[in-house]
Amino acid sequence: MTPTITAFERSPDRGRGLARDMRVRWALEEVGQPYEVRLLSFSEMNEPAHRALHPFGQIPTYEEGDLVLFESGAIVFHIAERHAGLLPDNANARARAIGWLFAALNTVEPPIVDLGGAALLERDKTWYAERLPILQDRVRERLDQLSSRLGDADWLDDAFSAGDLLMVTVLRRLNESGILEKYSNLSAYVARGEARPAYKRAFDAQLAVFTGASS
Ligand code: GTB
Repeated sequence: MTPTITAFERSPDRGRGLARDMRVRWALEEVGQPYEVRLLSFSEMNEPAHRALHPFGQIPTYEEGDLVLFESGAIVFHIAERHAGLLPDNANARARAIGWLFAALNTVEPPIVDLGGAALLERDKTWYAERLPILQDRVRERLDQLSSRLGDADWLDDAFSAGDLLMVTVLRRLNESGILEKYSNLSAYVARGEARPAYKRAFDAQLAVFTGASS
């Protein structure tokens, strides 16, 4: 059964792959599962039909037969569990990869989202200049730790996994902050993710929504 996901009709990032449908598209491309996309306007996201699928009125959602999922991490995890290619077969390696999946969403993404949110919504506040370095330091602390764990490895735990997929999408949110460039191994790690053919197909598909190009 072909799953259907939801995505922004007009993504504020103009198709730079920062909205969270990107990680779901990428996971589906990695496992070779075709999918359909239902594009939503901001007003449609708050209508009852979408709220029935997503309690918080956000994207992405995932529909597959009777199954409806929200939360990009849960969706990527579901895809990884149902298909080969995103989680190792070995039980311990699989548990560690799932650990990285949670680390990306629970430990690394929050300070990055806080920093991005402040730059977007708090720039005109009197306390912004004072708060900014605090938020940047919180991000750097996590990047220092992640960078030293990654070292010169290609991926976080041996083979590429759903944990790497989510970590790369999380780190990409720093693209315009200038922070990631100071970490050469993390920059190379993100570039390795972006170089994967499945990533490129997913990126092109979400960009085509913005440019109107047919994919
Ligand atoms: N925890 C949820 C998940 O992982 O699925 C968070 C989902 C979420 O934040 N969705 C956002 C949304 O629907 C889109 S991705 N927002 C509308 C709303 O909450 O009303 C966040 C996002 C949006 C835009 C950019 N951008 O343009 O750069 C980046 C990230």
